[in-house]
Amino acid sequence: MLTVNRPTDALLVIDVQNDFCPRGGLAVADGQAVVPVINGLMTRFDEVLLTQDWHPPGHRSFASAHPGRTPFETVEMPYGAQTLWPDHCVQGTSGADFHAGLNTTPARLIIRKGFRPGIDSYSAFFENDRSTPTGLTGYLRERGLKRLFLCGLATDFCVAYSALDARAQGFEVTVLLDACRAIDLGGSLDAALAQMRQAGVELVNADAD
Ligand code: VGL
Ligand code: ZN
Repeated sequence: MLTVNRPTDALLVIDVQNDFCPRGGLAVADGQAVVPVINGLMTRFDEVLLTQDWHPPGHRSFASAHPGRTPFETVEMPYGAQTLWPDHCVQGTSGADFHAGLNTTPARLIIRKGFRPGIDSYSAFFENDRSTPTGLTGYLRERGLKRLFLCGLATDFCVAYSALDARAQGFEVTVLLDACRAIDLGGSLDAALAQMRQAGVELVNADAD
């Protein structure tokens, strides 16, 4: 069992949305499997935070916005390399809704990201230009939160970027691997796990600890 210190620990649930679940626009294999695990975890925390990928139609991270390009190719954006994705999590669509089974009632904050038409945002802290903040650091600091437990979708993109940024911002970070699922694009999962370990992110299974 995880040891949780309710006053200073937060559960950060990343992008558990229909488009990242089977039959969604950017389906993550077995993505829906995280829902019951996360619902169970929520009862252990006072501070539950959710993120929601929230793109306008025609977002520049969509392959459909780049004539002649196909999903999962890489392009150069003004801020650097960007993977192109199938259309997903368009604001106000059912694909952008949280999975219907996810218990959103305990959430104290829902942070939306990726809403600027020209910048993607994997991390819950900084957009992909690595400099535009979402405001999450300020929220966590003002509330005296020191340690983050991360879960959700996808392990190798939004979860990993959020975990790495959280470390860089000075938080203790644990990723609950059995409450995450990965996209795994060309070895991206192994690379993300190695990067997180190197940065001092603790990687554990919620049900084993
Ligand atoms: C994500 C790719 C594009 C994620 C979001 O939630 O991991 N990945 N948008
Ligand atoms: Zn996205």
